[in-house]
Amino acid sequence: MTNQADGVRKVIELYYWPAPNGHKITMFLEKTELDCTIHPVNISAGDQFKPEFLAFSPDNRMPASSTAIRPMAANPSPSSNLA
Ligand SMILES: N[C@@H](CCC(=O)N[C@@H](CS)C(=O)NCC(=O)O)C(=O)O
Repeated sequence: MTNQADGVRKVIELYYWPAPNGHKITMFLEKTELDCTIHPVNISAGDQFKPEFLAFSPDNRMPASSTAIRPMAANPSPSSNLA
């Protein structure tokens, strides 16, 4: 999915597992055609309690995003990806 405006591409880092609340956000993202990268969070295995996940989802719930919307250059260099 790609969404470009004024040379800026937005990428959502989505932490997701195929449960009802997860499906809601993937259906939304499909309709909006926003770029997203999906990271699986296996809530049956306890991934939601890992410190790196709790850092941006302190109530241990998915779906969640580590960077709600991250602006990127249309043709990013490696260093601009880190901004
Ligand atoms: N308000 C959130 C709730 C999300 C939620 O409850 N997610 C559940 C799975 S459907 C979850 O992550 N549970 C993990 C846990 O309780 O440890 C939403 O509607 O998306």
